[in-house]
Amino acid sequence: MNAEMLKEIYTKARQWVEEAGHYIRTNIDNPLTVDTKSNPNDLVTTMDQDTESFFVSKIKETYPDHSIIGEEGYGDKLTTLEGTVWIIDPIDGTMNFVHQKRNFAISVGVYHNGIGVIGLIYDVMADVLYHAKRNEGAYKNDKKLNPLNKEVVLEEAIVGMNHFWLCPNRLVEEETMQQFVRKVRGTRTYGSAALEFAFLSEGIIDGYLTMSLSPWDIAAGVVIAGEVGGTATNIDGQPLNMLEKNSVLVCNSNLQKDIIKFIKKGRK
Ligand code: 2AM
Ligand code: CA
Repeated sequence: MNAEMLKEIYTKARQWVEEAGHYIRTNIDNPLTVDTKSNPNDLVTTMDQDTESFFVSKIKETYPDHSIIGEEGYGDKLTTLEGTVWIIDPIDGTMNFVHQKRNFAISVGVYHNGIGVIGLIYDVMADVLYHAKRNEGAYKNDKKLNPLNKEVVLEEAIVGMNHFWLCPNRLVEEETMQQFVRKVRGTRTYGSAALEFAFLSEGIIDGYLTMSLSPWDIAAGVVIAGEVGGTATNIDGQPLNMLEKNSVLVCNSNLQKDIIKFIKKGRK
């Protein structure tokens, strides 16, 4: 994809993200229809569905040859990342959206032949946009984010995590995870994978580790974190697959080695 095309798609994507965010923010106090998906805590609202549908119609109208992967199923069923693919989470952190009316994000990643070229994460209620174009750096609104080049040791690291390490098919022995939590300086659970990627990119947490995320939770974050020198892999250090669920570890590269080594002890 040439620079001109990249800029055009970025400009459109940003415009749609801001438009959708403005709509959600101004309607935040309206009554919500909340439903559940895979389990009683996996929530979805008509706002998630309407927002995804908004993106899908804009993209299909403007770029009929592009493909879409979306959390709420309005996109395409893809088996390849060939061509230009938009990977969209209309509301990442739906539980926060429903219960807190804040701390959720719109996440839009654009991939070209499997390579992430645009990442947009919009913290809707805070009106903060994290954004990046491949090879052009990452930004928080107008401020360019600094590279993650600080040497951080585990004992001084703050790591984003969540209870998914307790999921039924535990990937890592529980005892090892408990030791990990004690080893690091602190843990945080923000409830939106996209925002955790954004905070990692901003340098306010040093890592984010979670056992199961879908492509739409991470697609934009991978681009943004990559632009500040963050490394995003699965918990074994292997590349992420944007067509499936993955375990996810994102952090700076020196910390990545230490975290992988630590959890390897309890890896099943
Ligand atoms: P969601 O709000 O779009 O569902 C919560 O820690 C983060 O994990 C959120 O980004 C949330 O996305 C995601 N998440 C919640 N349940 C999940 C599940 N069963 N599998 C994968 N990701 C999940
Ligand atoms: Ca999500």
